[in-house]
Amino acid sequence: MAYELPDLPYAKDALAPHISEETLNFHYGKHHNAYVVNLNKLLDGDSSKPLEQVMKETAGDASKAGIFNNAAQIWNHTFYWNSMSPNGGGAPTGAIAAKIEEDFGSFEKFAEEFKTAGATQFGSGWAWLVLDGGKLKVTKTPNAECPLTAGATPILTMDVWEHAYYIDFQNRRPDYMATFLANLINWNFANANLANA
Ligand code: MN3
Repeated sequence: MAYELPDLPYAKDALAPHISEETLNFHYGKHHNAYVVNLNKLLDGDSSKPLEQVMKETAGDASKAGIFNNAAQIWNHTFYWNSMSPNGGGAPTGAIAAKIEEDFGSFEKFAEEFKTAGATQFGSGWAWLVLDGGKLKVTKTPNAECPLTAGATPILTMDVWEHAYYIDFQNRRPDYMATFLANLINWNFANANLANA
């Protein structure tokens, strides 16, 4: 059994007008799919290990960079699709709201830190909200890297590779990040991840 491209949690046009169907056609249909195809080639179709295990076993090993990059990009993108919702955006609710208040001081401070992480990730990468040592933190990773392999628990992520926003926002990464926070961020997913941490 080979690894499979997971279904999107919504229709490809469900995030429009914020993120277009055309972006999803490329980002999910081409980029995310290519990571699945590449990983299956590199592992000869052996999907016996969960992706998380493959990532942890190959992280930091230069001789396994191809396997790590493709496995992590499959995992990161699946997590990213779930980090957005057609009915998302705005201030958090539930347990994550109280925890953000406690660990960042306010939602506004969290949002500022999250946008700064995305803006200062030079080149391709990811901005994350993670639980690390019992505290919520904002972090960023380059390329395919994922906080999971450093022992932190991902709560939400935002893809800041250009392919995530170029069709809809061209070079305006800050506008994409503002839209992600105002209209798309999925606090239900964050609450579920916090509850399972
Ligand atoms: Mn991407």
